[in-house]
Amino acid sequence: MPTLGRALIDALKAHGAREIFGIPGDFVLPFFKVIEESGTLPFYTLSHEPAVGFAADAAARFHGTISVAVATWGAGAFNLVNPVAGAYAERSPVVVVSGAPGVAERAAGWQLHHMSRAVDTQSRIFREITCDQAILDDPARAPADIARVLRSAREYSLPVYIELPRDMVGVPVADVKLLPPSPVDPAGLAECAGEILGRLAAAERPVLMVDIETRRYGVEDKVAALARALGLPVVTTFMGRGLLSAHPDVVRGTYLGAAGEAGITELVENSDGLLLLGVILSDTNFAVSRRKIDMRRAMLAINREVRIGHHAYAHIPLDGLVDALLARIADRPAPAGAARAPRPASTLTVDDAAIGPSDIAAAINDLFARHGPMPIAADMGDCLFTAMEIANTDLVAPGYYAGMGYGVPAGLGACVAAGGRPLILVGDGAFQMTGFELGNCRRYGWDPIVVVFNNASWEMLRVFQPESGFNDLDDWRFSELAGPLGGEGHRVRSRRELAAALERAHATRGKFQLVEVMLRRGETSDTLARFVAGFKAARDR
Ligand code: TPW
Ligand code: MG
Repeated sequence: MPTLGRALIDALKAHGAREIFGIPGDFVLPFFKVIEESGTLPFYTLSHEPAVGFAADAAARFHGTISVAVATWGAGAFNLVNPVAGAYAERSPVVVVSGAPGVAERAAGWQLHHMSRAVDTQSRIFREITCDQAILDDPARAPADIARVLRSAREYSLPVYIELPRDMVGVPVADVKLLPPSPVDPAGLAECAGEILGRLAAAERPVLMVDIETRRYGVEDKVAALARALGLPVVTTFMGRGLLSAHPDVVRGTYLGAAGEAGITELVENSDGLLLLGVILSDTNFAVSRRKIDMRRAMLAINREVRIGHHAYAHIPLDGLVDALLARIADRPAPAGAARAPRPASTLTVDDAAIGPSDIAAAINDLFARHGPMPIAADMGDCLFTAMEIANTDLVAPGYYAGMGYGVPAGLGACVAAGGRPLILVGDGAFQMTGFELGNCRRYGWDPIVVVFNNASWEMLRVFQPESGFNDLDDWRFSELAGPLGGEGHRVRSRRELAAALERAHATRGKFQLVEVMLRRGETSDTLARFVAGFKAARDR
């Protein structure tokens, strides 16, 4: 019989986890010892638990599987609340494993260190932001609890919570048996697929919109095949930017309503048969145009449910739905003329002029054209809107939850999980929050390229409220911090310097490369300017 600690690690691996991120503390030291000594999964320690959560979230997004964030009880795990809340919002299956006081300690009657209000305060908080939970305080029940919780994480693509009392780690338990997939009613699935195909066939202007669940359920290639077979134009949402990047022939662009390209906006808003696969109906995805899309004509698959018009089909997982749609059209010839060459990306004018945010997108497009695309981790701020001007490539970003501080730690998760050297896009305000995590690169041999948009400003907030002085930040000269943190920094002010610094960063391997781009306060990317105008207009309507 394995110990509970061993059984948990083996089960994590068996359910798809490929790595563990964490920060130890006394309540979780015994489990960390098992993680290290078992050697079952690579594990990485970072500096502050929010980064642990963001890195695990990004790794889960890039792999399309679960990832693991381990922390100590209370002071450690409470630091994971915000990243896990964001992972819940954006449907990323992060498995939180928190150490905890031993079962015997809980009964001793002391106030325990790291305890906020009561022994169950932490688990009650995580109940709110995870889709399933287990407290492994009973060796007889623990294997079944672990199997149930990990299946939930996979099937819902949502975070889960596992609390491991420290005196249970070495207790022998039965093996964790993988549960079969939750049952799906084949008749319901068939009726649903039939109705969707019928509505698409009847529509004059059908459109397929994809969002993050298509990545979470690993169906991007199949969705591309579906679009080709049906001759459907495909757009991504704002949150779904980067999806289907391997299929430039089917992706027309990203829907940003009033803030986006007119052609894409018209395509979506004039559609009489809009199929939304895995789409979050959020304000960031739709508010800029909420009035214009007729959701009664849309078909929405999200959260294992399909809504069409005024009715809904329950228990329809997205992967099953896509398979059912493909099976029904297998013998149809593909209509001609559906595929399109992707729109050419912007290119940089290399001169001594000052840099604007959109120039950064152009310079990165040039870099990608010369050397091939890189996976991107972006933070919240103008850097994310600028990313919309970069050619479609794998991207993780908090496009819906919109929490700052995600970019750098997510980029570290990408170093582990993206399968290529990542590019991190981050504003100076967000870099102030989590930029120091770059100091962990040297230990693990990570060498991301980090582009800091330094406008000495919370610029995105200034766009909403230009009269406020509190949006002015100091100039922290981030490039000078890079050396002591184990990287190399370059500070650039002109477009010529920007192009050269990116090229040099790309050519230098083995150390993280920080390109600090100096921008003027009050200047934003073209996309952000349009987005905020549209957002304000929607709010005031
Ligand atoms: C955790 C609110 C949204 S955008 C922004 C703030 C403070 C300013 C971002 O400044 P930065 O980028 O990074 O310099 P830029 O391009 O705008 O200059 N706290 C959290 N998340 C959010 N979203 C906020 C506050 C916010
Ligand atoms: Mg800024």
